[in-house]
Amino acid sequence: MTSNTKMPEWAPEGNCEGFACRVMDGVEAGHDGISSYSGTEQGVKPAVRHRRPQLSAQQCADGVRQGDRAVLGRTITLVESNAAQHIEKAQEVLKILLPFTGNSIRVGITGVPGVGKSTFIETFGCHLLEQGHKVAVLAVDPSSSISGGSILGDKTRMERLSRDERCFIRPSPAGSTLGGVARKTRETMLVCEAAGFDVVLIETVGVGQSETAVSGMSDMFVLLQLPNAGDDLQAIKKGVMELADLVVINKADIDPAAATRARAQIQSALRLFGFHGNPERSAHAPGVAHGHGDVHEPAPTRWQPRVLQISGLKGEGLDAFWHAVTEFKAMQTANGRLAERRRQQSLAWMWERIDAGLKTAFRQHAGVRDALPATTQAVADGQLPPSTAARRLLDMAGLGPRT
Ligand SMILES: Nc1nc2c(ncn2[C@@H]2O[C@H](COP(=O)(O)OP(=O)(O)OP(=O)(O)O)[C@@H](O)[C@H]2O)c(=O)[nH]1
Ligand SMILES: [Mg+2]
Repeated sequence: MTSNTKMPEWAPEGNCEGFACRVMDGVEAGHDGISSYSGTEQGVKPAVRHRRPQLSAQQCADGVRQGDRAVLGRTITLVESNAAQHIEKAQEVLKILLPFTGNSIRVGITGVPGVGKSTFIETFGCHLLEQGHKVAVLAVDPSSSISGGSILGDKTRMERLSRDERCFIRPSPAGSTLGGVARKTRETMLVCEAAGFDVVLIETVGVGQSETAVSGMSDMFVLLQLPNAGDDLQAIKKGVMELADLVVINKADIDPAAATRARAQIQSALRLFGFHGNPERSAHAPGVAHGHGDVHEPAPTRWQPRVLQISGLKGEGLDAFWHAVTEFKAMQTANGRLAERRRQQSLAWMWERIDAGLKTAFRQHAGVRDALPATTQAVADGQLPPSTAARRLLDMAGLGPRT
């Protein structure tokens, strides 16, 4: 059995079974543990350890608000830490910063690997900086902690952007579960907003659940597509397309005619989803502005998903993209949907954290930990019904259903 006490602060959340890395105790005495060691004996000075002074929660918050990049980096590291004492302090910082958050437009960007997300973010980000915006770029990639892939890729693809002082780029935080990675990205986003970044771009790989997670933390969700919209690979993105507020046909420079065709095809597919897919956009969805069915809400006040054609590499179509973002924000602010979406996201986030906390508490319960190997074995061998096993373990942890 493993102990959590010697875990490094970046250890995965929750179940740490099988996580082999441990922090060793430091040597308190002099060189090689010899307590009487005096570095001056042989003319060698003992090594001096320079430890950066710890910042209080208030100091972190003040530094972030003043735009101090070093403090911003340290605060985000604090927010990303899984160590118990850091989590508490990070929550304190977030509480102080909360009134200063929410003043950005949060744009989620997804698309299959290689579609050109990072290249687009590089050119679009630079375009925004030229217009006087402050841009934060975050990534949600649960696989990056294993492969390190996106970190390397993004550093080279966003070279100009990463060198600019007005931009802040944070690669995907390490974390074993998507929930853990998403939690850190959400809280990093709030810290960036409090630091005055007015555009937050969140990139996620176009595979699996991470798209739903990013859609659940952004105001506007953008799907990047390749110009060959009929491909099988693209067809599996149907579910994601229903989440999209904007679909962008990238690499239009390669074959402009194919890009135009794809645009028309996707536009008609989106029109369909607009009324039968995403309930938020459905004509039968509960009205936000009126508090009841919004069937009679005039069409122009409701955002309809659009399709654009761009070339991230050549920087073509960036103005049209930004125009769509600002129009989206204005429209959704006026009709109350932006505020409603954020409200729903905050509540979903709270419940997601409760679920994660319950799971962690359950797995850390001593009785459960002892009983788990035999119980899982019995279920795997077909000797115990899964639901009986679950009830037994939940009862053991004091979480069983009350009757
Ligand atoms: N011709 C052309 N090539 C592009 C365009 N955008 C990106 N590329 C190229 O496509 C390749 C992949 O681009 P990335 O920006 O790394 O794609 P990505 O979606 O971030 O990829 P992952 O991070 O692996 O998911 C690179 O070689 C880019 O130079 C474009 O608009 N036109
Ligand atoms: Mg990328």
